[in-house]
Amino acid sequence: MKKTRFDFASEIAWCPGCGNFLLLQLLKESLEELDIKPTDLVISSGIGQAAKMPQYVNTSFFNGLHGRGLSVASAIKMANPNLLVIAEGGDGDMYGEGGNHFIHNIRRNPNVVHLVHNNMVYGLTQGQASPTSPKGFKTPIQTEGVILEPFNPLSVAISLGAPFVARTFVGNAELTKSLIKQAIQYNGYALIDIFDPCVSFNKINTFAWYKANTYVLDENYDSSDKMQAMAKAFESEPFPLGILYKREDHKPTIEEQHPAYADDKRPLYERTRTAEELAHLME
Ligand SMILES: Cc1ncc(C[n+]2csc(CCOP(=O)(O)OP(=O)(O)O)c2C)c(N)n1
Ligand code: SF4
Ligand SMILES: [Mg+2]
Repeated sequence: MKKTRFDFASEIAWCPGCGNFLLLQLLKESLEELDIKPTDLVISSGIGQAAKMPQYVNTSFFNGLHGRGLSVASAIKMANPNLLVIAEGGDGDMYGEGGNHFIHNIRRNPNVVHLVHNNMVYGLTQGQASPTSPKGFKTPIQTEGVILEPFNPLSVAISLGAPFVARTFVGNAELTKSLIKQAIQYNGYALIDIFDPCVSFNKINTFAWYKANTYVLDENYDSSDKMQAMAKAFESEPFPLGILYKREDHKPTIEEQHPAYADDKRPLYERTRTAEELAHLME
């Protein structure tokens, strides 16, 4: 295992064999290879096994309410656009409890990287169905099997105007690292839905299952074609991996468009308010 400046000596509370270990290592290697300094990065997350990840990275992080990791990430980026900001968490956290935040932050287009560990289950709370659990998936709560169609994060993101939408499988280390690095270098909201098995509570969508039910988009695939990307987002079993959609022209981010930055380019956190200005705001 490669050593990185993001390594943090702490006990890790994940089950042996959990896909999160791989993703943690691949994220740290990607940051190292891009020569990111720990002091230039903030990771924001909510609640869940996946959302514990920032606690195991040597950098600044915010671990907040369930489903709010992306909103907090947007706020951090707004307050200091010079930081690299990553929001991360699980399929339940980001698409279920955080579903509304997912929708409206995509519309805002913050320059934030969004990593979603998609294990198709609520891992932390021991195996209930999540929004991405497949139809028929049996759990101690859904004893007859899930009766709903799974939530499709990629088609939702593309339809809301997300400029960078990708999917990977954590078992494909090379692709995962390449996508994380491209998302970091992209100027705008960048979603990577990451198939990342829960070995304890999802005995259907295992490493072997993801390997057998995914394929990598070939180099002739045109990721700038939005309608084609939408069609790809609806493919399943096998699911396409890679960048499904990437807008080639620049879509202005919320930080670039916000009136707070129109005449004053200083990050918000550096600005001070006089007592008179505050009194005026209070009025
Ligand atoms: C408001 C609220 N609802 C429910 C919970 C219970 N809860 C904690 S984590 C979790 C689901 C986590 O699932 P996911 O985001 O997929 O993460 P994983 O553990 O699978 O990585 C739930 C329902 C909570 N803590 N707070
Ligand atoms: S319960 Fe599942 S997601 Fe949580 S640590 Fe164990 S294997 Fe990973
Ligand atoms: Mg999950």
